[in-house]
Amino acid sequence: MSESETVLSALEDGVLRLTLNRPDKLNAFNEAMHVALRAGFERAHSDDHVRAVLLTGAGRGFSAGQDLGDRDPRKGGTPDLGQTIETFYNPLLRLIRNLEKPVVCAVNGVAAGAGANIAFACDITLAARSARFIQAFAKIGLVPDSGGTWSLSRLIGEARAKALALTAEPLDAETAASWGLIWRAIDDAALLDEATALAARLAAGPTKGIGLTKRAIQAAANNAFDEQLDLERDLQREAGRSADYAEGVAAFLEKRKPEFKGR
Ligand code: LHQ
Repeated sequence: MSESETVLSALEDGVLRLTLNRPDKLNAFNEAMHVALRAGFERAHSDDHVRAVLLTGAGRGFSAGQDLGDRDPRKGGTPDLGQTIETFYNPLLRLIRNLEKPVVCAVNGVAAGAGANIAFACDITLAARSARFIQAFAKIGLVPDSGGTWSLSRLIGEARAKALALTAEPLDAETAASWGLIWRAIDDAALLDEATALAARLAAGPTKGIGLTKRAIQAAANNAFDEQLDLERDLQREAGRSADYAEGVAAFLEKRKPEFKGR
């Protein structure tokens, strides 16, 4: 499989669909898949035709995290996993979080290790009812990465975060949704259609304002209330100058459907 085939990429209706495509390995990350996925998110940053991203996986898994065959300590020397994180995972996670466009994730099956934590870093995560989330790190003596310690403790609190991370027990999609780790659990057969429709709806929306909203909500984690009020003022000023705001108000007053351009 060539590097580019490890992630399938398709742009339709403003939605860039990125499909992890190593189904025989439950879409575990090797270097080629990292490079291809990063290229997809870099395109999302730079291409104005992309107004939303949909991330999913081919086959029966979403992603089993790092391809352990690629980081096998038996293959000579002590591996520097920090280097792997620095080179591949952290830039990917920063690309997802810093992208001022919505990222929808459709978890089509098991999401383990970094695979789970990448799903939790996306903006709206849906999962097939049969999907499971596993902090598999504990089974091999590692620490949750890909922002997992950050997102788990913020999304579900320290007690649940620690129990998941220390035991590596699988969490089903319904429970993940009821805990607030993901947005919704969806019937397996409907997942891709629902996720695609959601991403298309967002892509047709006022994506400039959506991007600023993403920035504001993420900043809230580190801001005091007063700082957040100031940030909201600044971002509202920027949003108020957008063509989409003018269009939104005009459409409302003229009782018609708005046509947002993401500007
Ligand atoms: C795999 C993998 C896999 C290779 C399934 N690698 N082949 C960052 C930086 C550097 C290093 C380390 O890690 C990290 C971050 C991380 O992500 S650490 C966590 C790595 N992931 C795991 O430990 C999960 C390992 N996989 C599993 O525990 C199971 O495969 C799960 C629970 C995900 C699914 O179980 P099953 O549904 O029973 O499927 P399976 O185990 O039979 O897997 C199917 C195939 O996929 C199988 O290959 P085969 O040739 O035998 O059919 C697996 O070997 C392969 N596979 N995960 N991570």
